[in-house]
Amino acid sequence: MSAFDRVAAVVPALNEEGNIGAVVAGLRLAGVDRIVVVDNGSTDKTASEAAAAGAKVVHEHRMGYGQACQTGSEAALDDGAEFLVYIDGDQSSRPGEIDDLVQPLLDDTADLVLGSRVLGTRERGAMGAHQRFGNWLTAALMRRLYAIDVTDLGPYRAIRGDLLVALNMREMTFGWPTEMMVKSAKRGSRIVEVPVSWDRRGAGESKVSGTLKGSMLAGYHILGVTLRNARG
Ligand SMILES: Nc1nc2c(ncn2[C@@H]2O[C@H](COP(=O)(O)OP(=O)(O)O)[C@@H](O)[C@H]2O)c(=O)[nH]1
Ligand SMILES: [Mg+2]
Repeated sequence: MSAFDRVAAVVPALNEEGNIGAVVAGLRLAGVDRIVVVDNGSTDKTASEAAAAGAKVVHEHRMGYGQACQTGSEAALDDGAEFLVYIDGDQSSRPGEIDDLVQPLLDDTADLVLGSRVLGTRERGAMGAHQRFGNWLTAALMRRLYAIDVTDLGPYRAIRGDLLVALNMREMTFGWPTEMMVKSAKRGSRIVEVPVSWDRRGAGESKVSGTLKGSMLAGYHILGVTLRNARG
C-alpha cells in the first residue's frame, strides 16, 4: 500500500500537448496511481499523450475550467478516491510537491490544503503583474470577509472528497477554485496553506492569465464569487 492509495490527481487540460505527458509521468513518479486528465475539447494530442503516460482520460464537452475540475472529481470519487488533488496540465506546478499538499489531509489536520505560490518560489516571468495584483486583492478580501488566512489563489490544492461533495459546487468557470475556498471557510472547514513552486508553463500558450480576455474573465468570476458568497 502506498501513501497515495486514497488520493487521486485531477488535471484539467485544454490543448496541453507537449506538457500533459510530463505532468502525468511526474505524478506517477511521485507515487500517484490514480490520475484523471479531463480533456475539454482539445484539438491537439492532449488525450492520447495523457493516456500513453498512464492517466485515465475523461472527455468533458461542456467547456470551462471549473466544469473540467468538477467532472474529474466525480470520476475520481466514483473510482474510490477519498482525497483529491488538482494540478494544472501545463507543467507550472511540480508533481513532486504533492506530498506537502496531501500530508495534512492524511494526518487529518486539514480539510482543504492550498498551495501558495506567494509563500513558495516563483520562476522569473511565471506570473504577470496583473495576476499578482489580482491574487493579492482577492486574498486580502478573503481574509477580511471570511477570516481565512490565505495569501494566494493557486490552482495546486488538495481537498477531502466528502467536503467537495458537501460544497455543492456551482461555479463551472474560473470561479471554481474561489468558490471552494469561500464555501469551505463558511462551513468552518480547516484550511491550511503550504508553499509551492510556480514555474513558467512548458509548451504552448496560456489560455487564462496570459491573455487580456482570459484575465478579465477570470478576475470577473473570482471577484464575483468572493463578494456574492459573503452576503447571506
Ligand atoms: N478542461 C479545461 N482546462 C482548461 C480550460 N482552460 C484552461 N484549462 C487548463 O487549466 C490550466 C490553466 O490554464 P492556463 O492556460 O495554463 O492558464 P494560466 O496558468 O493562467 O496561464 C491548464 O492545465 C489548462 O490546460 C478549459 O476551459 N477547460
Ligand atoms: Mg498555466
